[in-house]
Formats: sequence, structure tokens, C-alpha cells
Amino acid sequence: MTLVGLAAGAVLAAVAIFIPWLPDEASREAGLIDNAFWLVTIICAAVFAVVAGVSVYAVYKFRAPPGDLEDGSPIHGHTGLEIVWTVVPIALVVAIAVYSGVALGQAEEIPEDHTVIEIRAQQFAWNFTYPGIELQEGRQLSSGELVMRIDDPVEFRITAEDVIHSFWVPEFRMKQDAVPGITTRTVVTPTKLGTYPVICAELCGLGHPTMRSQARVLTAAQFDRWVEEQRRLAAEGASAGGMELFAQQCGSCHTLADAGTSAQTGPDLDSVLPGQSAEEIRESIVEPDAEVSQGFQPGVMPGNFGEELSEQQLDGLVEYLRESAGGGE
Ligand code: HEC
Ligand SMILES: [Cu+2]
Repeated sequence: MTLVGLAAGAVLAAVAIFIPWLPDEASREAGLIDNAFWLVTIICAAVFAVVAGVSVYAVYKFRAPPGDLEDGSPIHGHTGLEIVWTVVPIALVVAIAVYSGVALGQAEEIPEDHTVIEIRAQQFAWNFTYPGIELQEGRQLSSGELVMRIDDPVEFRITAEDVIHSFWVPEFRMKQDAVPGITTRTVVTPTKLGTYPVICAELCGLGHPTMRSQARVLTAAQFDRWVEEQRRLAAEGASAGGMELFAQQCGSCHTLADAGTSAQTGPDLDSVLPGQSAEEIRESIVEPDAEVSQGFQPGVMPGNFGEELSEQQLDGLVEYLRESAGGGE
């Protein structure tokens, strides 16, 4: 039994160690969370191996020989054994609780010097606002994608417009609910340049699987350039930025060749828009459910673009769609 156990243990340990089970660790907090995860996993695996091993051994070793119809001999329990199988699990569970509590405490510590980003979740889109950064007079920088500076701790202040959502970037590991009416918080210090998915991890309605965006981790210089670019687009009026706006806010659901998007949650705009007037397109954006496109469900496209986007941005978007759909007319 010991030899079989050791052999099986060696094989499983190799599987555990040599296959990359978890996504990249792209934040300072990720290591803490992963350690807690592996601690729990290893304890569970060891307990499972002991229980399953003893059960299988007992079934094999003590099975009744053919024709033996006798009752088993009566046993009165075993106090020593009962103490062991009560005390050991208690010790393990307490160890897991303490370790996880400490790890979570460390992960959620907010360094004095940090950036704040506000997250607004709504069916079925994300919005990220940067309170410290002005786009224009009195207008804060906000974006449909999350852009961060490497090694800069960010405190996220998270809320929701409608139902409960959950903010999650697997590579950062930290996950936090977005709840209407309250502000929840979490901290992430990105440590690896790259682009990662932002995912809603709480079933929130029909469009839940499409509630995705992206998190881009940039160097400080790239971040400043991105901010400048956003300012330039805002200053030029959104018309010039129609494509950027589309890619940020609409591209996760719609196909539009000109913007390089190919999502299929909503109608393929290259095929449905040609021939539509500016008013028709505008109404589809501001009041998506007034007239639901054939073959699609109402309630998936967010209904508040009319409030979210400025008049200028809407004009720019409609104009851009008129020009670009169907390869341009
Ligand atoms: C969460 C997914 C989602 C997002 C984000 C989204 N849409 Fe939609 N859109 C849909 C769905 C689903 C429909 C079809 C149902 C309906 O008409 O309400 C639709 C319909 C439309 C239509 C009508 C098409 C037709 O048949 O005439 C237009 C135009 C449109 N969307 C433009 C946009 C624009 C512009 C944006 C960004 C500002 C956007 N959508 C963002 C999912 C989405
Ligand atoms: Cu959601």
C-alpha cells in the first residue's frame, strides 16, 4: 500500500508541478493568493489520498469470502482514532483560516502612495474613471478599457448601476463584487506589462458572457501618451475618435470590418447598417430595445448610451457608422 501510494503520489506531484494550472501572475497580490490556493489544494489532496487509500485497501483486504454470510464481528469504536480524526482536521482548518486571513490582509493593504480608479459596472459593460486626471475642463478621463501603469498600486472603487456584477482580471487574482448602492474596494499592483481580460464573474443577465473588457498594463511613459491621446481625441470632438469609441464601447458585441471587430453578440453592422439613415442608427444606439433586430434578444445591448455618451460623441459615432458600415458608401 505504501509503495503504490508513493508511486501514485510521485505521478500526481509531477502533474501538479509541471502543468501550468493557473494564469500568469501579473500582480503583486497574485503570489499571495496563489500560495493560499496551493496550500488548500495540497492539504485537500493529502486528506483525499489518505481517505481514498484506506477505503480502497479496506474494501479489498476485508471483503467477505464467497459463501460467507456471517455478520461482521461487533466493534465498540476506538477512542484514540476518533480523537485523531477530529483534532487533525480542526488543526488543518484553523491553519487554512489563519493563513488565508493573513494573505488577504496583506493583499488588500493599500500603500500610502497609490492611484484611484473608479469602476462602474452595468449590464453589460465596464466603465473606468480616473478621478485624478482631467480630460478637459471639469471632465474626468474615463474609458471602456482599463489602462494601468506597471508597479503603480491601484485602489479600485467599485459600484454597479443595476444588478450585482463582479470585477475580475484572472491574471491579477483579486476579485471583487460590484453592488448597486455601495462602493466596494480592492487593490491591484500590476507587475507585468501586457493585455489581460476583464471579466464579469457574477451571472448578471442575458449578456453576462459578453460583459468583458481588457486591462492594459503600460509603462509610465506609455500611460502618459495614452492620456495625451485621450485628451487629443476629446479636444477634436469625438467625430475623429468614432472608431476608437466604437472599438471601446461597441466592439465587444458587434462586427464592423472598418474597426477590426468581429464579435457576434449583436447584429453584424456591416450587413445591417447600409441604407439606414442617421436617425435610425442614432435611435438604435440610444434606445436599443425600441426596435429589436431580427434574430436577437432585447435587453442585451446596454440601454444607457444616450446618457453615457456626450451629444458630440453620439454624433461622431453615428457619422462614423454611416461612413464605415458596408465598407463605406
Ligand atoms: C453587450 C453587447 C452590446 C454592446 C456593448 C452594444 N451592442 Fe448594439 N446591439 C446588441 C444587440 C444584442 C443588438 C440587437 C438587439 C437590439 O436591437 O436591441 C444590438 C443592436 C444594435 C443596432 C441595431 C442594428 C440593426 O439591426 O439595425 C445598432 C445600430 C447597434 N446595436 C449599435 C451599437 C453601438 C454603436 C454600440 C456602442 C455604442 C453598441 N451597439 C453596443 C448588443 C450590443
Ligand atoms: Cu455583469
